[in-house]
Amino acid sequence: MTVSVLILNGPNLNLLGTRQPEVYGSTTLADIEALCEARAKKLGIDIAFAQSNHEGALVDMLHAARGVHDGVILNAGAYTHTSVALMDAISSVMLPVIELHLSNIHAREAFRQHSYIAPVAIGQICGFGAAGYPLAMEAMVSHLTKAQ
Ligand code: CA2
Repeated sequence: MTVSVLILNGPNLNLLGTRQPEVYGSTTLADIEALCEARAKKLGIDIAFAQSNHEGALVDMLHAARGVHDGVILNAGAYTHTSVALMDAISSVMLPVIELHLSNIHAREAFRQHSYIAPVAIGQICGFGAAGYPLAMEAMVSHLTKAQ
């Protein structure tokens, strides 16, 4: 069966490419989606790409991923640093989740250096800008292939 990965993006990431290019780059979320589609083709996997500014909607999308996708790549945006609800959702769906950030959260403000996602993720990729997305896809495929 073809591997299927959900790539989920949190609050404000719909505005990528419009402001703060020095932190987040000038690539838009649509550009990143195209990058992911191209890498998915190369890897021979299916992806679904989604974004929401709402914590509950992100929880709902994680729940809905169960039995549909084999893994999740999650850039939870600012909810990374605040959301016990997302942490619990990840624990409850029992799907491998890779935490992803465009910026290196460990080199930024103290409040960004704590992640509620990290303890329930299989790994974290951060600091590589948009290139982190295809990197995370490679990592997920490698994890899923090893697991079988
Ligand atoms: O580096 C990342 O990917 C972040 O998840 C991005 C979040 C931030 O809260 C996290 O600490 C790290 C913020 C995304 C905000 O995106 C913007 C897009 C355009 C203009 C301003 C912000």
